[in-house]
Amino acid sequence: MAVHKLIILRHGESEYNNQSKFCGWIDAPLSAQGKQEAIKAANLIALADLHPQIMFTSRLLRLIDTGYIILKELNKLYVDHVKTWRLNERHYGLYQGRVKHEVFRELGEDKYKWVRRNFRAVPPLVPLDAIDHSIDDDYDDRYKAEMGESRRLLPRGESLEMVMDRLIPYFRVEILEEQLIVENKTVLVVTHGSIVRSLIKYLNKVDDDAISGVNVPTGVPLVFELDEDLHLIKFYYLDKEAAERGIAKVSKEGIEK
Ligand code: DG2
Repeated sequence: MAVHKLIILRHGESEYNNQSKFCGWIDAPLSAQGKQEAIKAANLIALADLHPQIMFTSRLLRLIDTGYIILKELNKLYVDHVKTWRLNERHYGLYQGRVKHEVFRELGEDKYKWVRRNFRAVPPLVPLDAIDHSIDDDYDDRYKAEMGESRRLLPRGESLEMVMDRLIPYFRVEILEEQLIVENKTVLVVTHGSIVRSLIKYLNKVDDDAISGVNVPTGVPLVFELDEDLHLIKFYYLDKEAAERGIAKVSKEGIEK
């Protein structure tokens, strides 16, 4: 039986993660710790004898940097690299740029948890007539070629359900079918917390309620093994203890203090 391997990880810690701020489509760089996490991720991939042959990232710096650090450590800067807005983080609407604990205090614990993790929760949207600096400032250079002329179609705030609507058709065709099956490649996807949650939900058939309990650590690679029919055989973190520590930290973000 052929086993196809997909390595998926959330980028290393960003400056916004470090300051516990909602980031979404804002282009925050990696923190010093995030760069170290990317080096560790590369070591784990090498130790597991995995050899990525193509890399996918979003169009945001924290992923591109994480991916390049990993490929450099693996001596594989030559592999193809596909960037797509479809792997961009969930757009966090008007919460983008805000300190999580302040939003927590404003909303209270139940609503705060609901906004972060409920499958259908939509954050307050950036109004259509307002400038969304996280997108509008560099739309022409960064997004127009892939997303088209009409900025009105841009996300102004998304639920996880909305993220999956724009992500899964692309993921299924361009990554699973084209790269894993047709090209038979080991694929590295460097992406964001909400995108990893969406991919776990899709591949492991997690239901809408249970996905709210899933959190994703920064910088720890997850390996998905799939058969010829793209059925999931198993998935596992390459460093279970680091993953558990990271998951506990993410689930408490904004709540303690
Ligand atoms: C985080 C996720 O995304 O935040 O947008 O702030 O993966 O790009 O750091 P990432 C953000 P939470 O949903 O975990 O609050």
